[in-house]
Amino acid sequence: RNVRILGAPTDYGANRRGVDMGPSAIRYAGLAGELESAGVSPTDAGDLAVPHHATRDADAGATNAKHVKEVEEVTRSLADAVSTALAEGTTPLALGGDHSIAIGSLVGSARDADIGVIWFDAHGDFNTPSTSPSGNVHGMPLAAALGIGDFAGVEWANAAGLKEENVAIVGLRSVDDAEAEAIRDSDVTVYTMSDIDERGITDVTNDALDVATDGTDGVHISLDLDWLDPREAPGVGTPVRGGVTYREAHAAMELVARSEAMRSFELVEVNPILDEHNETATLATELAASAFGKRIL
Ligand code: DIR
Ligand code: MN
Ligand code: MN
Ligand code: MN
Repeated sequence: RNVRILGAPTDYGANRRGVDMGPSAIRYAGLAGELESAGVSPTDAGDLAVPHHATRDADAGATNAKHVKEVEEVTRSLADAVSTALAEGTTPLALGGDHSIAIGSLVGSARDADIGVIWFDAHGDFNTPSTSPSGNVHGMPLAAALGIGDFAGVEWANAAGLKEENVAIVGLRSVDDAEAEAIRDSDVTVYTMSDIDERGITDVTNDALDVATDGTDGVHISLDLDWLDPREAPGVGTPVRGGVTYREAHAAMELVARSEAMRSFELVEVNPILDEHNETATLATELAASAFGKRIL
């Protein structure tokens, strides 16, 4: 398959700077070569234009969705780039940037199709401006795309062809109180770290794939690097102990590849300034290769 790399160098949804350097760090770590070793042909479309901090109002806290204007701008351009990539027969691979970019990936991927999503993340990303303790939009993208709470009817943020029934969150271990309530009230399926402990990553991932493929045209894979244990992925803004191992992460990505259901993909939350020797970006490239079908033999 042909893969189109779309850099989204933004940190407007995050609580700290540096994640805007994620696309550079992931490219520098050898993404294109890893994808070629998986047998796919990557084309790099470069980076989307992201409004520069120096040109923006420093007053980000006016609402409880910080920098929401900038997030909207990035969302609109990424959504267009993702849907164009799909229309031209390529698989979009978005590079964050913080996880707010997922709103754009989902809106774009679900513009002309019914999709499912697997959300590999320590967090639920199911907050809304009313429930969020932080006001950071990277804790809200799933709620935004699904039109939960304050996001109901917000045209730029809602993903047309995505239903709660086709959403699976895998690896959850950090969730805010009101966010947990919103998840329970929804029809999304959640696999916590305890589920992975009890049932193993293979069973859990296959179940998540069943949820995401049921009645859909394809699956968006959203991979927040804080899904992994911070020992494997230290270069992330909000590390949480007790994440999946290197091997579990590869096993899950290999099952994604085997399903042949992936329609669009994203790697988010790589923050090279919190990292050592760019190891989190390197890991991201290796996991992408597994998701696109790299085999040992
Ligand atoms: C927290 C952290 N639940 C928030 N979320 C993160 O700010 O809403 N999401 N780190 O990736
Ligand atoms: Mn996330
Ligand atoms: Mn996370
Ligand atoms: Mn995040």
